[in-house]
Amino acid sequence: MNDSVDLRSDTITLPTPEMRRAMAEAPVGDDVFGDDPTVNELERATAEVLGKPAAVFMPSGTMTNQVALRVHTEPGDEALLAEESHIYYYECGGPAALSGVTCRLIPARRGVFAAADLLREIQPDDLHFPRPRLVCIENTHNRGGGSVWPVERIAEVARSARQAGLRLHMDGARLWNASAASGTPEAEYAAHFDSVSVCFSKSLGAPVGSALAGDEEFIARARRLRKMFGGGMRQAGIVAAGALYALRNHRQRLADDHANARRLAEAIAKMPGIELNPADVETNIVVFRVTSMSAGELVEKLTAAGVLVLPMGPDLVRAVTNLMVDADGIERAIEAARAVMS
Ligand code: TLP
Repeated sequence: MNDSVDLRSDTITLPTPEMRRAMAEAPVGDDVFGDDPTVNELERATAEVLGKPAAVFMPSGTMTNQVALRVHTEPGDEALLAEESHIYYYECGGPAALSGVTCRLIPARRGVFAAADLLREIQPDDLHFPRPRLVCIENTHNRGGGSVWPVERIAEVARSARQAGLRLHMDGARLWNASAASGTPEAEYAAHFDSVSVCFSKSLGAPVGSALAGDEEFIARARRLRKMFGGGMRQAGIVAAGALYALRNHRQRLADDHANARRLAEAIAKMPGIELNPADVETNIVVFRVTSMSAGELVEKLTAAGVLVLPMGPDLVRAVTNLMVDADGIERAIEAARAVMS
């Protein structure tokens, strides 16, 4: 796949030479004993960026989300979240399996809903119903096509959630992209939530790792659950160093990925057999509908032409711009798409 333009995900990135150097040189210790200086530094730096008292490093975004759910809920509780949210859609039924929690899906436009949409789904206090406990917001929203939640909208939803006695968690796997696109600092988004999950292994380009942030008591409980779920790592500073490097050096370049996504969207939107509104492309994810063949067929043809993308449904395709693809790569992807679609 060396010469391919790989747009399957921003998780496919390889560490840069500078990042590898930072990883090779990182001071390490046993993190389960709290002895790894690089993990400690990453947790401190992440908490600071998010404006939270504490953070804990974990192997994946699935683990940070599922640990958060487990801390916030009791078995039989209900979590409310936008339809097609990663926590519900792509985490192997984790809420049911790991926390005994049911999910109530809120109708949403590209992953974003309003306070009124949430209020409609909150069941009254009645012993027949599961207890509504937690609202989860995904920012940016993956299946929503990388859509950004406006911070004012988050504030409205959070106000209604709090009035109803609910807690709030943000799946911010790509919160960095939301901030780069909107200019709203990560901490301003995070201020509305009890817990925030962020990933270093997506748009920031680190090989491994996510973090969960919240107050000291929440993070102490999350740390215990991380151990229970098998995520207590030892000399984890080697991977944490990649994450720390990415946090410090790669947020600034996300505007390039966003410009590449917009360029790709504008070009393919004009092609026959593709439905896409380029104005919907706010960050690094381009989701489009194919009308002249199945999504699977298009993916196969593009793969043969050296462009890798993923099917997202029978007629939906996703392309994600990332650290490994520059503006020339995007032009090659556009040429390949033009040849396949004409
Ligand atoms: N997303 C992956 C796949 O799982 C679909 C991708 O290629 O986009 N939250 C969000 C919003 C995510 O997009 C992802 C990964 C996760 C959580 C989970 O992260 P990991 O893969 O680290 O468990």
